[in-house]
Amino acid sequence: MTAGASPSGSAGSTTVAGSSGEPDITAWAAQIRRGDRRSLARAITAIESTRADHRRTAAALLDALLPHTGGSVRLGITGTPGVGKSTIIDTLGCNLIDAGHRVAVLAVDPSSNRTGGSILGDKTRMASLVLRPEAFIRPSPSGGLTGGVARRTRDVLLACEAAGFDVVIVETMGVGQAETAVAEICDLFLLLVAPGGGDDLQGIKRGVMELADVVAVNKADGPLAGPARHTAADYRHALHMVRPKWAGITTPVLTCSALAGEGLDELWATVVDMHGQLSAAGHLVALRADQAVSQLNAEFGHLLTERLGRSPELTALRHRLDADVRSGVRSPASAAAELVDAAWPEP
Ligand SMILES: Nc1nc2c(ncn2[C@@H]2O[C@H](COP(=O)(O)OP(=O)(O)O)[C@@H](O)[C@H]2O)c(=O)[nH]1
Ligand SMILES: [Mg+2]
Repeated sequence: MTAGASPSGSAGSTTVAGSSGEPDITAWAAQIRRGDRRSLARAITAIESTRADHRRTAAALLDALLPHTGGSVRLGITGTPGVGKSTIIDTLGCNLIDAGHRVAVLAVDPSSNRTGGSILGDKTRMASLVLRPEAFIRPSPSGGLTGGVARRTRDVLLACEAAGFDVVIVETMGVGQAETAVAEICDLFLLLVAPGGGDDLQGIKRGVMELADVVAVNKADGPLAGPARHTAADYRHALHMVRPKWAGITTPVLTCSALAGEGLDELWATVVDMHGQLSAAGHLVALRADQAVSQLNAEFGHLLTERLGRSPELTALRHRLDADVRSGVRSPASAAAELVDAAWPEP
């Protein structure tokens, strides 16, 4: 299968297909597994592309890479803007690289229609990590991926794993659906909170707390060190009141300072310990399997809709049904049934 020219010879090619039409998937996958960044970047371009041929290429590539995925700690970090997510990833990421890890950072922005701004902001906040050759920082795909952000990010994560990254950190940029998006991708979910806020726990929704695997109160430095300890105690107390995410596993609550670099070793040790517990209990395998099936469902729905859209008759019918549903003369259920019957008549 690995016929002909190696992609390493095609200097300067940054396109998905390379210089000569159909990409050589086997060679491309091998390049990625060797850790070639340009090949990984090309893969991500294909994964994030909206073009059908790019997506088919990306799908074939992912199939080739799949046996070499699964080897990372997939850590999601959420928390309100300004809480210190990027700062913590910068310091923690550098520490991990110093300890011999290879770290990829992906950004997820479910509210995403914005472009460059957030990316630039974040690059400057990870000023140390961007300089490390062992790190790979990938900003959130910009626009045009409505409903598909988590789906694509999961594929990007798999490509990173195949490229040898053993820690993948997913930073959420949006608020609201961010937690759900991260839950569809990551093994573990670190909730970062700021000191203070008192009884209402900073308005963090109960549901978010229930999803967290580890809670860390950041900015525990200077005058905020005391309030941070109080906030941590409040969270420990509050977590006793909510249903535990995993039976028999208590959600740890720590304090840290991303700025001073304090508490980050403990934080990482806690993450690794939690990952080990989930793995030992069989939760990790089940979680990843569920995530894969959930992506299958999303891809299936997406492809079906796209396929229907290629038929002029079905598209016309769809528009008619849309109008009927909108004006209230037709129920959504009966309109959907008519569309499906038109596409696949009952035998
Ligand atoms: N005092 C203090 N400030 C911090 C700490 N971590 C982050 N910050 C500051 O909080 C602001 C927002 O940080 P950033 O990492 O961009 O937050 P993000 O929006 O959650 O990614 C920046 O001005 C940081 O310097 C910390 O541990 N202590
Ligand atoms: Mg940030």
